[in-house]
Amino acid sequence: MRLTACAILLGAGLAAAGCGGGGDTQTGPSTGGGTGGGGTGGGGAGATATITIGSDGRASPSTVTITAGGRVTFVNNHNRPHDMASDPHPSHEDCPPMDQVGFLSAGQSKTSGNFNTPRRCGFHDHNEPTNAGLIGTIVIQ
Ligand SMILES: [Cu+2]
Repeated sequence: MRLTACAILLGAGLAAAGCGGGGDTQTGPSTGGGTGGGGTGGGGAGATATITIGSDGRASPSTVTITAGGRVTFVNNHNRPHDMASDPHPSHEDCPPMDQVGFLSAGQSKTSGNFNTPRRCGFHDHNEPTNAGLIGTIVIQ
């Protein structure tokens, strides 16, 4: 019989805030934004990412996401040189900004040109084009 109080309030069209349910109090993740991963958070043109070739000779992360106009810095912490180039091997014509990285001696770092076109740019080590540890993707959004 106690439940009837709520039922009466609902029936009368009142707010019924105390009767469970709660209507539209959940605002939801409205601030999402959605792309995830980048970490640069809407930095716009000029935002950069870094890919490091570690002492194990592997590029990490193998995929980075930047905004159009951004650049990618390659750091070679391996004890050997690497020649990082745009796909496809061996013509390297897909993404000219990637080809501005090119040869990295041990310990050297270089930054690409500006990736101005939203697309995906694959890269590889031109001297080891089938080495999966040195193959990756730059996603330009
Ligand atoms: Cu190549």
